[in-house]
Amino acid sequence: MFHLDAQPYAYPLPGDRSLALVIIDMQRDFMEPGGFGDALGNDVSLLQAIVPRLQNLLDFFRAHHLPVIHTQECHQPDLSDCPPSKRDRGNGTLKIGDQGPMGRILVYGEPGNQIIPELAPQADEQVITKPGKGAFYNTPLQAYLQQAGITHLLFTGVTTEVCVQTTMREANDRGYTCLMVEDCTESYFPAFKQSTLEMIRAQGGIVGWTATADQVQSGLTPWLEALTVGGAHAG
Ligand code: TIU
Repeated sequence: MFHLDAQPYAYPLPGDRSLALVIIDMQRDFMEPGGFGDALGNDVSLLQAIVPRLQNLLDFFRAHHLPVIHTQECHQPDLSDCPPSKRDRGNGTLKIGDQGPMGRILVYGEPGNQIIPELAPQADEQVITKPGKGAFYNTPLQAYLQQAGITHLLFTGVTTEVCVQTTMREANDRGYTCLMVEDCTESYFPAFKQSTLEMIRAQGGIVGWTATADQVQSGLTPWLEALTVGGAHAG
């Protein structure tokens, strides 16, 4: 069995190509001024540093024809999938559904809801729109994973302790073998990111593993070579 270097100990890789990259909510709403993250009072520039590293990891997955899943947090234009408790939360300048500089805040199809161009999904990649923080609630994600036979998930994106951690916990409880890529996720609160990474890998990896993007790529390379030599879905 192949492993990649990770914390709190080596992450076990599957015996076939059933491992996917999950990119959570890398959309303009959270990344750019004038979006939801900004309206909540956050400094959105803090999230920029992960973009080149995540782009690099995405390129690696694409080059090796491994599955990639993107998510977008958004609501229908009539907000029928947005609980009032969510819309009313916070005391930001703009609420979900209000008109902002990038269109209506957190509404599907608006300019602000687009995934940033550096990470734009390709036609063969799964895009999951989700009304909650977790990507399993009220979405077809689990059905897709089951149909595709995916068992191992590497989590990236924003923000670490909100949508990324929620989704990873949902996946962990559903039996997926989960790892968070430390330098491909970011929070508006650096201390929260650090705490999230520590709480995931505490207690022997109670919610999963963490590793850097370099560790991920170094660990996946020999695994992919072995699978290719073995003839399993070479590609
Ligand atoms: N506000 C915040 O940190 N995050 C969110 O509202 N959504 C996601 O994390 N995607």
